[in-house]
Amino acid sequence: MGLTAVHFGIVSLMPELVLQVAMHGVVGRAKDLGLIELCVGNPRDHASDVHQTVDDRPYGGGPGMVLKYAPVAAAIGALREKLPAGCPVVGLSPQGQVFDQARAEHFAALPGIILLSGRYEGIDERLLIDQVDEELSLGDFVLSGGEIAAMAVIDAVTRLLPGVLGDSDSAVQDSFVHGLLDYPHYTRPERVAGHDVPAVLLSGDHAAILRWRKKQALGRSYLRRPDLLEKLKLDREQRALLDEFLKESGS
Ligand code: 9D3
Repeated sequence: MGLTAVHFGIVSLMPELVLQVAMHGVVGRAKDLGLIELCVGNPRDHASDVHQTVDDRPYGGGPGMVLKYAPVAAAIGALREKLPAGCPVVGLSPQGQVFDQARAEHFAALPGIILLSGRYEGIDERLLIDQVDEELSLGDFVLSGGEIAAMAVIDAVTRLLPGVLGDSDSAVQDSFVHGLLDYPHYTRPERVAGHDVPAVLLSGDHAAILRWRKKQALGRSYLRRPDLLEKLKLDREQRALLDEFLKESGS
C-alpha cells in the first residue's frame, strides 16, 4: 500500500501554506490513508549565504525580483532524493499550458511528480531549461504565487487514485456526462422561494430522468461552454436532445 502511494514533491517558499491546505478534505484523507505522500522543500533552506537569499533583481531592469537558480535547484535535488526515480518536474506559472483533466489522469498514473511553485516575478529561465519538464497554468488570471495552483493539481490528481473516493463518488466519474458540464441538481423541499423541482425528477421514471439530465448537460454546455461541445463529436441521440433543449429554451 505505502509502496504504491503517489508522491508529490512541492518546492515552495511557503511550505506551511501547502501543508495546511493538504490537511483537509480529500487530500488530507488520502494522506492519512497512505495513498499519497507529500514532501515540501523550501529553497530558503538551501540558500548558501547568511541572509538565506533566494531572490535577486532582474537583469535588464524592471519591477520585482527573480528566484535564483541555485537555491531552487538544490530544493529540487533534495526532493529527488526522497521521491521515486523518474518523477517529472512540473512548474506552475502563467506561461504554462492550461492544466486539464487529461493532464490530471496522466499524472495519476506516475509514481510521483515534483511541483515547482514560484513567488515574485518569476524564476531564472536557466533553471526552467535545466530542471523543469513542463509548465502548467490554471488559466488566464493572475495569482500571487504557484502554491494554490500546485494544490489544485494535487487535489485533481489525488481524487483519481483508487481508494480515495467512496464508490458512489467514483461512479459519478464514469457517468455519461464525460466532457460536458453537469446537469442541474435539486434537493428538498420540492418548492422553495417560488421555484419547483422539475416534475420529471419526481416521476420515478428513471429512463426519463436520465434522458432529461443528458439533455440539460448538453444544453448547458452549448450555452455556457461551446468550446467543450466542439471538442466532442455528438451522436444522433445527443444531437436530438440538444435540439429539443434549444426548442424548449426558445434559443
Ligand atoms: C503581476 C505580475 N505579472 C507581470 C505581468 C507576472 C506574474 C508573475 C507571477 C503573474 C503571476 C505570477 C504568479 N502566478 C503563478 O505563480 C501562477 C499562476 C497564475 O498567476 N495564474 C494562473 N495559473 C498560475 S500557475 C502559477
